Amino acid sequence: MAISGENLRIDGDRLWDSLMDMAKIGPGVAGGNNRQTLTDEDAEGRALFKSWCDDAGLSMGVDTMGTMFMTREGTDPDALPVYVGSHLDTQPTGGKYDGVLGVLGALEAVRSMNDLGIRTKHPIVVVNWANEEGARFAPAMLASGVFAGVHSQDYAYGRKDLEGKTYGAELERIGWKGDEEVGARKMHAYYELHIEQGPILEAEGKDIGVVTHCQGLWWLEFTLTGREAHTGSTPMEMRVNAGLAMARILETVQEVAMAALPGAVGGVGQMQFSPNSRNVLPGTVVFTVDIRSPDQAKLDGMRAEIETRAAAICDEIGVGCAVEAVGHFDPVTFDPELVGNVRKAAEELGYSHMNLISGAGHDACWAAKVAPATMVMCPCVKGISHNEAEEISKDWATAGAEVLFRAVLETAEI
Ligand code: HGY
Ligand code: MN
Ligand code: MN
Ligand code: MN
Repeated sequence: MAISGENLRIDGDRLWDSLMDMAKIGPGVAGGNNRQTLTDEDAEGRALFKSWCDDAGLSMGVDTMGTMFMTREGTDPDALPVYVGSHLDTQPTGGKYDGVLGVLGALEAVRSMNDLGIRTKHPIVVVNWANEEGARFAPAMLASGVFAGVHSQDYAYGRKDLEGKTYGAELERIGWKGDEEVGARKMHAYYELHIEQGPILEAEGKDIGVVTHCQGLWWLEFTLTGREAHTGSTPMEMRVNAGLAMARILETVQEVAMAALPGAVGGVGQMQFSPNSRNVLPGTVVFTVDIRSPDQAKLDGMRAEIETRAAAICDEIGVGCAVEAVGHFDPVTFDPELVGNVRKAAEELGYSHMNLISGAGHDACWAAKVAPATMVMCPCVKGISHNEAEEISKDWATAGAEVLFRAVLETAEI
């Protein structure tokens, strides 16, 4: 069969069936998923993905961070591969599509190459990055960060979850510690399909986001030290209240982000009180501030202002204040040539599209440090994500995978 534009399509039903089958693994309590990294559910999802890759004739490599690389050979053994992927791990109350659409969309592109008898010059490698979410083991994009040389493997292996288990021990426990040296692989290019996780594409009635940039991020972990005391018998003027300090810092984050608009966000998602007893004022409060902006100066300026004002708040209340940057990447500009391939594919396929800056962080942000990289995005319903109610349509999934397929072929050269 001659390969021509009109038959460069993918099988949207097959993709959708794979998404629904993967969603059965690590089900949440409200229709989404809880397939956190390095859990038994993650291991089950990895095994299912591997079985599909076996069926598609891909060979597997796994690195020492547990990232899965599934290779479809090209015609030129000397040509560097085109990598295409995302992540299968989810938030504790995650959706069925965050990350998963990118991994299974990449697999669908390979399945379609098989169906169409397409041989590419460059090999294609489908990637399931380990621990993209950073929910269980901070920071996010941990394995792709080690791959890009941003984190050491020792640092990554030592990261602990809330039960004190380490990344390294859990990776061994589930049997997915590979033998490939992290980062030894060289990429010709990297593509990632992902849901937008924001409301813009749906609101604008667009099928495809041509992602030109990704906003930068700081995750600042505050440890506030107060004095444990009885919530009833301790007079107000004698309290050293770390909870009060935390509340004022949270308000400060809101104020700083609002003052930096447009193009800034800030908030707190995780907080621990110790001893976390109803009638004990907390001795320690630990919480993580997540601030982001596509503008470098704004991003770093917000961090500086929050840390300065937090120190003053703690001084005033008499609370100890320690801050650690547990996650960071600068704003990312994706590769113009690859971005052009995505735009061209959307035009050829007749999908409505618009330029987009990614609000969420992705493995593509670290891949962009070591190779030309870009992303394709599809809408999600009301922009809801990191929520079990996350939803997309089959048409959106098909459009995204189809654009990914064509853009990858453009770079991998038929
Ligand atoms: O935090 C993020 O932006 C990504 O979902 N890990
Ligand atoms: Mn994701
Ligand atoms: Mn996510
Ligand atoms: Mn920086």
